[in-house]
Amino acid sequence: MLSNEQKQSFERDGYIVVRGLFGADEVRDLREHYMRLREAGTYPGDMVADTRLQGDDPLARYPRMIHMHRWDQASRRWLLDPRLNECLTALLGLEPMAVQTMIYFKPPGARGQALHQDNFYLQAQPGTCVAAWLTLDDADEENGCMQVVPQTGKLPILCPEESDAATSFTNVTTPLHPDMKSVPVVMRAGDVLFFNGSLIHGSYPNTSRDRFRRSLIGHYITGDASRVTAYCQPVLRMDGTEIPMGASEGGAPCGVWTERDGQPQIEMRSLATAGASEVSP
Ligand SMILES: O=C(O)CCC(=O)C(=O)O
Repeated sequence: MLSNEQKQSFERDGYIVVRGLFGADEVRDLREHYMRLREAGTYPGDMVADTRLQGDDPLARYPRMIHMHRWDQASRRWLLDPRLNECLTALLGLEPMAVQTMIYFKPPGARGQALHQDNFYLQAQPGTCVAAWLTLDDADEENGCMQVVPQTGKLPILCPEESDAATSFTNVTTPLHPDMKSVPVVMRAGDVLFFNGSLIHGSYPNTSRDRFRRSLIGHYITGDASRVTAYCQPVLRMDGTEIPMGASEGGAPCGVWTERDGQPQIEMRSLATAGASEVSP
């Protein structure tokens, strides 16, 4: 299903977009399904925002849901979908293990999520985590599409800093070296962005007047991982059976930007020395 060029591009850039992996009818059904679930009530792990913003927040009505596959069959089926498995296995060389689902509704006016690296949270070790990010709406800069920093997929996990509460609903961000910048990933509904757990990525606010930017996300860990955060357990094989997994302990050293001979370098420090504080998933 994936060409050699796509595999090389994932290896080099840390991400690729697979166009039209899910059909228009499937995407419509998923959109309607999650809107119905959202309207129907609240669920464990719903996340509105950090507490720094005062006043109205569109996310109060449309908080992000997490781990829906633990109680919703449609989410579990999607997480284990053979098309995702085939792409992930081709990209990683080994069948992945499934650990997390999330849906972002991102209604008009909603803040985005500051730049970050997923394996800071999932702590898959050894190896890393990988995301399959399916857009359920056409996504562009106006409605807050994904932003990625190409070729950051091989960086170590960097120490997070406080984010800008006006533009991000999460409270930490991964600092970029001044030479780096994020690029928008413009996608059509049904496209899937695959990216690894070191890639720096996030999104800016939805500035459109009336367009949602919904996305359904599966998180996986690479087949050689033997530990992952306890929050993401149980871990599933792609046939749905559970696989025992150690719990990673967290608090691992993280990197800070320095320079040597005018070249960017990363120095590893303990989280406490780096001054990183409160962290939300
Ligand atoms: O959908 C977004 O706006 C951000 C999602 C994201 O950064 C993630 O899934 O890690």
